[in-house]
Amino acid sequence: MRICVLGGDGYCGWATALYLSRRGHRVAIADNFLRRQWDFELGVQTLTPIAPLAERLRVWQELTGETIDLFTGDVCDYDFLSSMIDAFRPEAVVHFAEQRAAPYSMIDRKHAVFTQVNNVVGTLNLLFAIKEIVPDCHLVKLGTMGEYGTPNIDIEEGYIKIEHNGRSDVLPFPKQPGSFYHLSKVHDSHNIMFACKIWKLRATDLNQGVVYGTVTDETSLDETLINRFDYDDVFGTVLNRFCVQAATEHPLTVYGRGGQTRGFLDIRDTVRCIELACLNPANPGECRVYNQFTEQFSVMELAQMVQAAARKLGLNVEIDHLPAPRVEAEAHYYNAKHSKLIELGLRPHYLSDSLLDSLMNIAIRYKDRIDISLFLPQVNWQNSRNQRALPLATAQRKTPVATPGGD
Ligand code: NAD
Ligand code: USQ
Repeated sequence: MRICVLGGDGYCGWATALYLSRRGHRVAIADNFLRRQWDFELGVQTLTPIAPLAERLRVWQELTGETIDLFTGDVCDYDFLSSMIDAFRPEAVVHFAEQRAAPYSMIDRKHAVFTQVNNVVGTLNLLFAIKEIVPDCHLVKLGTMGEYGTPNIDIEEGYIKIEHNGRSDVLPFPKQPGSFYHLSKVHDSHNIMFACKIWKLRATDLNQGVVYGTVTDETSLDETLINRFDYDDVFGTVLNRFCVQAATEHPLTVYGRGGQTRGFLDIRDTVRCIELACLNPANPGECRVYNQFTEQFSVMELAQMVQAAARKLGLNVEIDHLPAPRVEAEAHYYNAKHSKLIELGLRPHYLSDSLLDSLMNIAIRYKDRIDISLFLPQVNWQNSRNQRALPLATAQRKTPVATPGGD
């Protein structure tokens, strides 16, 4: 298939682009490198030393003979996006190109506005570009399990049958997101659903859980292909953070009681889920929703697993309960369905099998690059003026949209 990966320089996008390329698909990447600028803005860097994208692509071609096309630009710039779609003529577009950190969106007003404009405008542009240029193209959009929040009922895959006053209907599952970032995904979902209804577009909204790990068969072919591994307080996800903390024998930073339960998946399952969605497209007019995760854990369960794995490596690690920086339920019911991707053929990797190889060993290998000042959370949900980022413009845009650094 001809597949366009928007956000292909990022964590999920890079692994996905290589996986699809190796499976024989014709792949194009679009990215504007905003993610690398956010690292500068926050004064952080990925644990793993990532190469510039052009170098990554050159090495990939040398090793495999496969070419991945590169389009450098902003999906919020419609001229760029539409000319790229017109030039590449994809059968599927995988859309990863958003600001994805909940804490980043909660720094202050500018970061909240930036996150929602970047994410919502980018997706809206893409819906128009598909409608106008390649109306049969399948949109595979990355949503998040966090759109649902933590309701006291089972979470369905996108839709729920409701009986009300003697009548019944199948409706979008209620959304209770927990950050301005997660809210941006809810706004996207509504726009996608509406576009499918009015223009008969095909879309799959993948409500993905928290992704962990950095190693895939493709990224491990050469050091230049290595993927990001974020562990800082803003972009670092919980399991990556715990493993890096364990590598330095720093107490694990459980926020509050640690009963927060989320869906998780290995990056190797992310890439397979994307391919499965592309190979089995939605019908015209259909907006499918799949819950993309393989196991669920509470934060405390993760901390205990990392503590035990660290002990096997001779590392002595304590578990700390920090005052919760976020506003979220710290103990709650959680049971989310996730069978549709399994039915399409996903064979999950399990955390108990990969914790040491895929996570702890990487954390130890790059231990010299760990900055322990990034372990404690610095963005508090109840403070609307967190002093976390440098006051610099993080996006140079042709289109007049807000950026964190300037109105
Ligand atoms: P990432 O930040 O590593 O990658 C995103 C990429 O998109 C970056 O390379 C960035 O430069 C690019 N980008 C952002 N805005 C852009 C724009 N306007 N124009 C062009 N490029 C732009 O993020 P990730 O972890 O790879 O996540 C990818 C997607 O998956 C996001 O939409 C995220 O919400 C979703 N997701 C991620 C996780 C996770 O645990 N990482 C979990 C669930 C869902
Ligand atoms: N947490 C800790 N200690 C830490 C870091 C996090 O206890 O040091 C807790 C958080 O409070 C939260 C949970 O761990 O309860 C998960 O936090 P996270 O930072 O790992 O993940 P989250 O903010 O939810 O965001 C990540 C991705 C985002 C994606 C989301 C999927 O950054 O792009 O949408 O996971 S989901 O969680 O299903 O919404």
